[in-house]
Amino acid sequence: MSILRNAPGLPNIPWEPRPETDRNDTPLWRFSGNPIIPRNLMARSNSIFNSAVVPFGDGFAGVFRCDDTSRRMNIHVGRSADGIDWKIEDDPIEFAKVSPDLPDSEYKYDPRVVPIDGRWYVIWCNGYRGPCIGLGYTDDFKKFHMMENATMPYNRNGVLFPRRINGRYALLTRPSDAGHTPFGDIVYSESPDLEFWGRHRHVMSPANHRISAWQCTKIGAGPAPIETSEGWLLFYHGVLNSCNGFVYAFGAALLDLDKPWQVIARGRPYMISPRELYECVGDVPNVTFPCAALADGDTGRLAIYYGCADTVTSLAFGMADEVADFIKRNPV
Ligand code: BMA
Repeated sequence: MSILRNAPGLPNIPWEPRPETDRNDTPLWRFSGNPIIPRNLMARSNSIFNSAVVPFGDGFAGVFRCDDTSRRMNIHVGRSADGIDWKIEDDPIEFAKVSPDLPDSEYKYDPRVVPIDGRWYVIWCNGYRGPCIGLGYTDDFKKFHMMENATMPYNRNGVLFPRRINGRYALLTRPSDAGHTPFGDIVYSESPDLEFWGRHRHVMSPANHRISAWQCTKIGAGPAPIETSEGWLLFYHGVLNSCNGFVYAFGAALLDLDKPWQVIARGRPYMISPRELYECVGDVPNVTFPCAALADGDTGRLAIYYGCADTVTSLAFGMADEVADFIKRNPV
């Protein structure tokens, strides 16, 4: 029995036990085959990184952030039998607009894919006179439909909850600016129809730099929150502004199940921070950026997909109960 709620069994979740040599006090460990997706998987890819994966059919499907060799940012469909070995389509996703009035998208990046009521919603950072939160859906990972933007500019890191809360769709975002934002809080909004959003609530600010410096500059939601008996388990990235630029690490918090803007506990130490060569060296050095987590409801196993150095994609593993316990034992 795991602490996961509303999570079906996923016996084929990518998995590798924690290496015995790993003595770090963190509940997550890296896959020995990292990075799982090289930057040049496709003929015209410069980099494939902050990307989202879900169980689909007998295997897995995903939406991948690919910057091409013209350094255009876009999102592509991928498929995999085992969640590790991926085939990604050469061309970006073509969305059909649900209404002809919808503005064009100038670029797309950092997708998350969230199943709600049997439909897969794709949410990403959308270019519309600056970054805002784009939203769409697919029923088959072949045809994609673009809906109204969930926010106006400037905003990033939009993440839907995987079910309605108190009857409404629920969203986390990180209001920002037009550049490489030097600030950022996570906020909550809700909607009756996935189009009109309101009842905005503040969730978390960056932490005090003397207490938890890896998350002292800005924070943003990572994968869709995972429902557990201890609250919504939210992995999120945090940024340290070092003398050599931003460093992106990630950790986790537990949010109240009915009022997710109320933080039950928030971890002080990071769980993954740039350390391996593929995390420290790339187009943007020192970035670990999670956008998806698979969960096996039977065992509590978690497999987290994270972008590394804005260049490649990797996997980390953990047990949901150990992650929740770690947060509670090491609060901010
Ligand atoms: C953020 C986003 C991410 C990126 C990160 C580090 O602002 O643009 O896509 O991984 O910066 O460059």
